[in-house]
Amino acid sequence: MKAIKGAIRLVAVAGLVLSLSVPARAHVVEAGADLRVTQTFGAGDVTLVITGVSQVPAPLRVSAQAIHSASLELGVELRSLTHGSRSTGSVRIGQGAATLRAEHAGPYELYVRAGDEVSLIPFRVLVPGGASWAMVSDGAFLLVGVLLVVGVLTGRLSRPVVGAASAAAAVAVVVMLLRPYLPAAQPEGAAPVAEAGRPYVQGRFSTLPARPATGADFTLTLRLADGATGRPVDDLAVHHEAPAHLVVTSQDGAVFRHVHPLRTAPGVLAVRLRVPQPGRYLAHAEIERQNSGGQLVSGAFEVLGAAQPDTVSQDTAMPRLTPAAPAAGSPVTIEISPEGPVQPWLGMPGHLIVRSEDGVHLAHAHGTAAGASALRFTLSLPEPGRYLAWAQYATGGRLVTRPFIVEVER
Ligand SMILES: [Cu+2]
Repeated sequence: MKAIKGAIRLVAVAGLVLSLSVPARAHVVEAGADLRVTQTFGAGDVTLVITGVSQVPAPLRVSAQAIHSASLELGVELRSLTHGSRSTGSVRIGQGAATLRAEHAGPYELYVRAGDEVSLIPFRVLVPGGASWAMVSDGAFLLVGVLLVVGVLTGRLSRPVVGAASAAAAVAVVVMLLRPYLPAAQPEGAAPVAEAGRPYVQGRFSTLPARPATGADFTLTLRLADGATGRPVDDLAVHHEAPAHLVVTSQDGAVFRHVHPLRTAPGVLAVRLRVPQPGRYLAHAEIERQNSGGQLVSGAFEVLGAAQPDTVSQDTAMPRLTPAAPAAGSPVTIEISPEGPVQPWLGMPGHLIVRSEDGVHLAHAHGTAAGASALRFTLSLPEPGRYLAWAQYATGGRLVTRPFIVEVER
């Protein structure tokens, strides 16, 4: 009689635990999620969308999106870095997807070719994995079930059987209760977990040709070396839909380019540019190493030749600043009114880039939509002085850049 009571109690506890245990798969959301990587080819920004897979082998779809309507065909090739397998295809901007094939989880490289420009995008195919502690609790539940069934079938729910089942149920309960505090399952194909915080990057900008001329294409290259080992840095995390955000401005601020350089080799980022005005240019790259914070790498280069009209249009801005006279080190809110509904660009409704006149400071703020017709940015600027600002958003199928000046008084 006692044994039966014990068994009933046990079943009740097991039922309670099962009802409490929500499937905790949120930690591996990366597995099966899409990866969006923006790269600037000569024709403009192209966002490559690599769809996630939930198992391998599986077809891996790659599509291309752009704000601009330029028709561009991209050749793509998926290259496994561990097995050497390759699959190729092609895709047009805004039209369908190339279907490649992922044979296994792990590191890959997506080769993307547009005309004579090539980018090699490293990424990982991840599929959900199981955690060992989940196996322990599953095993414990199985044991409870087996013991109860055996006990009932043999008609002998003896004290040792109930005791063993109780112990197994206790293990399952403990694991379930600790579930939120236990490490998440590592998805299959993930990189080994590295120590948090990697060394600072040493960045070096160069141009080809060494002395670019106005109105002619040149390549701006950024070489990234690990501050400790000097080896190429090839572990950039994709943040705001790109491995690197590069802002190139003429010293006077009249010329502004926000581009997403192509990874041409490990630790090497390059982008093709053309500028209309001679003089000194500043380059600021925002990067983020995996498991580390963001970093800003800056450099400068010289452009020769005669001034020409700019091919990249800028619109006038009428920003509203609150407070109207911002103070150094305290927040200022900047409101811009786009001419129409904004579409997300780089995962955000709007971007604001602010550079101190001397180029020492560069800030990047993200806008929030304030009602249907305003974008709002909040940031604080470190010291008094004159700042050059550019608000950027996408609307009506084009990227709009609105430059303005922010005077910080005290
Ligand atoms: Cu960017």
